Amino acid sequence: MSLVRPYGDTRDDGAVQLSFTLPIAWSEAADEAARQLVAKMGFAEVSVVEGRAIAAGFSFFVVYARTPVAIDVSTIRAPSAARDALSMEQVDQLIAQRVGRKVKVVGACIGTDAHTVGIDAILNMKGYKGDYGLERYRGFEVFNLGSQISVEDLVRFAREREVDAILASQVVTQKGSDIANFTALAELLEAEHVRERLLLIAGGPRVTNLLAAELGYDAGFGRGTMPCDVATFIARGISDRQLG
Ligand code: B12
Repeated sequence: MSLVRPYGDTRDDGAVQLSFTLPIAWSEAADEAARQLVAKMGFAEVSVVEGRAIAAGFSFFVVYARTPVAIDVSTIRAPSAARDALSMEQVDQLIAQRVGRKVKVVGACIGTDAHTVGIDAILNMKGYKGDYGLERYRGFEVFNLGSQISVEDLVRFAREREVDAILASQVVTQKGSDIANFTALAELLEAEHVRERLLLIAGGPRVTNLLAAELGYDAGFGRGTMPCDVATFIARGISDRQLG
């Protein structure tokens, strides 16, 4: 058992900071409404430290409060897909020795999502924060389809080119659109009997490896992912399949 709780001033004081918008004009009564709302959530010693109008009929609040609850971190299991990253040379060597051909990878922002910076960071030659992207590796053949790609087009492409891995990106999460699109992709691959033939990888700032597993993906990569983590996962995954 290893109980932890948030703290601000002194260990275990339970201090948290919340921020939210209410659809009401700002006034002192709006501050008080925000305070009572947070108290109703179960927090104690609630104080509104910022409250202001952000548009006609809308107010934004920052609130400090204390939570009475704690979490037993010894019970939490959330294995990362990014483990013991290999260097670019090691990845290329692994693919050359165990696969003996280039590994084909296709990436896209699916649905209506137009946020390409994340998937580009992983795939583009230039890479991210000094770590080269998959296009730079000798062992990968990379197809970057860009933004707003329908799952139908992505699956058709994957089938026609016989790719080894699909990298799907979702940055917008409004109204669960990310989950709906990831799910539609996994289901279409199943329906077309190609799911087992390839590695299916989800990515984006709100993606976790746990979430991806729940959605039937082989891995999920979230905030701050480096290209070498993804390259390592794909190279190991495809090499293991070659042996199996
Ligand atoms: C740049 C940007 C835009 C640009 C995108 C340009 C482009 N070509 O990408 C433009 C102006 C077009 C844009 C538009 C919109 N945006 Co915008 N945008 C951003 C912004 C400022 C930065 C995103 C970014 O580039 N991050 C940098 C990259 C490197 O980080 P990343 O995406 O997390 O990627 C990393 C990891 O997540 C991971 N990764 C990502 N994908 C994948 C995929 C795989 C397979 C793997 C392995 C890893 C991986 O690896 C990357 C490297 O570590 C964010 C706010 C923010 N500060 O994050 C808002 C933000 C994402 N946008 C937002 C919104 C709401 C919109 C709009 C709906 C706004 C509007 N009302 O029109 C539109 C939607 C357009 C559309 N159809 O998608 C919201 C999304 C809220 C939500 N969660 O739903 C954000 C969070 C802003 C906010 N706080 O409200 N946006």
